[in-house]
Amino acid sequence: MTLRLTTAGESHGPALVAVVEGLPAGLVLDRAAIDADLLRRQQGYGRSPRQQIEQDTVEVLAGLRHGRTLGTPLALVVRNRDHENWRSGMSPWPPEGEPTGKGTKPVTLPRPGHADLAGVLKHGFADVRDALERASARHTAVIVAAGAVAKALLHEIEVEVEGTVVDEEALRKRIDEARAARDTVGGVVEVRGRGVPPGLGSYASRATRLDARLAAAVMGIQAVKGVEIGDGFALAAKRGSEAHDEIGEGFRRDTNHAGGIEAGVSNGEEIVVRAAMKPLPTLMRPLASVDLATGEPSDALVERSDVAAVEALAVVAEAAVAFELARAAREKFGGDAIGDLVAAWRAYLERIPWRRTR
Ligand code: EPS
Repeated sequence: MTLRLTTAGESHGPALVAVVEGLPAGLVLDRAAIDADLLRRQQGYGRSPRQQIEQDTVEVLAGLRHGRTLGTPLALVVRNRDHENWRSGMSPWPPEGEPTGKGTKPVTLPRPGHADLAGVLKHGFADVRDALERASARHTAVIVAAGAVAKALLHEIEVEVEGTVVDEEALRKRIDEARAARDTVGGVVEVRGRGVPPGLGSYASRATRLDARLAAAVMGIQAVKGVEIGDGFALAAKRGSEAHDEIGEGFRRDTNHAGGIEAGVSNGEEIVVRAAMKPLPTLMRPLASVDLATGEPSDALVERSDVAAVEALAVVAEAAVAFELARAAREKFGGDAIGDLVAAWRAYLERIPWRRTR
């Protein structure tokens, strides 16, 4: 049994949707905890005025009764309040009457760094909006909702996941400077998974390696261009004698260069994943582009955007890592009811000589 996450939704469409399959029955979900994570994602420094329009909250359409999972697909919805302003422009059906409001004029000026150009070429669109709406990082709201559900499962086996910005103070200064220059910036975030027992994931194949799965989940977040586990790229410059974490008495390690994963399997140390986010591609002082309608050189599209979304990425990456850890835990400990999963986890901890240290 595994966990599966499917999402749908456009940035200015009616709503974002996530379906989580494979949850055991009887897991207690706390609506306030999910909404609190949605709020955290919206609060980062440098976000666009869009965040004053949205007040993300989760709605559950299926899979939950009286706050407990039913062991059936869990359907989560986060509505886009801004859709009100895009009713014609993003209407799922052909709009009735004269289209009014935002999104009614075709966008033909692809932004370097966004999905715009590849999206229209790939799908044969005439309007860049047909590509950019789904590519938008607005999508990350439902990743966070699904991640909050995963964190509820992980809590049952005493695993906590936390995402933070690396060097937040310096980032805020860079954001202020970029805003003044009408530019954008990226940054680095770090996610730590604490209490993860050894043995999640497997060295047997790419599909089961925990590091490969975490990397794919985090790289799959909009604007992420690099992911590393533990000391990652810095390991390439080290000698073997200084790169590996010696095994001490009681099978403890004093160092964690491996970031809690060796050969694709958790080793009982803290899981450490870092992600690099590129500067956002919607620029108030646009880069050069070519008009898709005329083939003439032109400036790229300018529209409301964030200066940075790095603090939001810390929350989203936390959710993505939590989902992958919950998935790996679900695979290892099984269980149709949450109590079965917890019992299997307890039995496993009795079998192995591992005690949580941090
Ligand atoms: C985004 C552009 C902005 C961001 C959006 C992601 O949206 P808009 O064009 O409506 O101002 O605010 O992020 C969110 C709405 C969100 O909730 O994170 C983009 O192009 O990726």
